[in-house]
Amino acid sequence: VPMPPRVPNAADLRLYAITDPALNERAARSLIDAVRLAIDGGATLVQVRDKNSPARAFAAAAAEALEHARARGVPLVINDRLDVALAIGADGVHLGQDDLPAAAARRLLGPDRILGVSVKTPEQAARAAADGADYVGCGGFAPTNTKAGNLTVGPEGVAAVVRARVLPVVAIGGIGEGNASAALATGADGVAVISAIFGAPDVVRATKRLRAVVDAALTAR
Ligand code: TZP
Ligand code: MG
Repeated sequence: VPMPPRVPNAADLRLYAITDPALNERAARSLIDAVRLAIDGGATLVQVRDKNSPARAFAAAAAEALEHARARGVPLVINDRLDVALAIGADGVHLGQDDLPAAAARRLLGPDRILGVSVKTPEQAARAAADGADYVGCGGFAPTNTKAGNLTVGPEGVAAVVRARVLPVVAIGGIGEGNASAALATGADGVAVISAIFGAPDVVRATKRLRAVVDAALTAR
């Protein structure tokens, strides 16, 4: 008997904050402090991204952040490391095209946790949907120094993925207060942000301002 269609895990993708170890270190703050500030400012989802820390330290810090995010009712997902996500009981995982295949991740995660996949094309988005992803991240929307060498697909690239209408889309890359409306004008469901949040001198204030721009843009359409 075929499985009934899966109801996608409906995460609020409007303002998706992604943590960055270098920016946290520069501001002399811990991961949990960064997550606390972003949530205070109105981030609707948090991704813990750390490409370099050993799994033990990453898992310990992420578990602490998860406990706080859960108490605040904000989902927290882990970048790249499905093992860490499963070990700490995170709300989900976000994977790139070179990480574990999304289909394998979905099998290991079960149906109820959030699975996000980074894509640059409608074809990759269709694949992610078939593999059981809940949303796709698409970028770079604009040039950024945060991810060296990342190809900028631009507003047109994001709009193409939105038009494929296969999954909710979060625009990413070089997004801040000045261009968040433009990012949402592609039809994206939300914006994912690193430096405009965690590189800001006042993270709560920067997040609040971004959230206001995002809410206004989404209400207007
Ligand atoms: N993936 C595509 S662009 C990017 C990632 C992780 C970096 C986004 O960082 P910023 O600082 O918001 O441009
Ligand atoms: Mg990755």
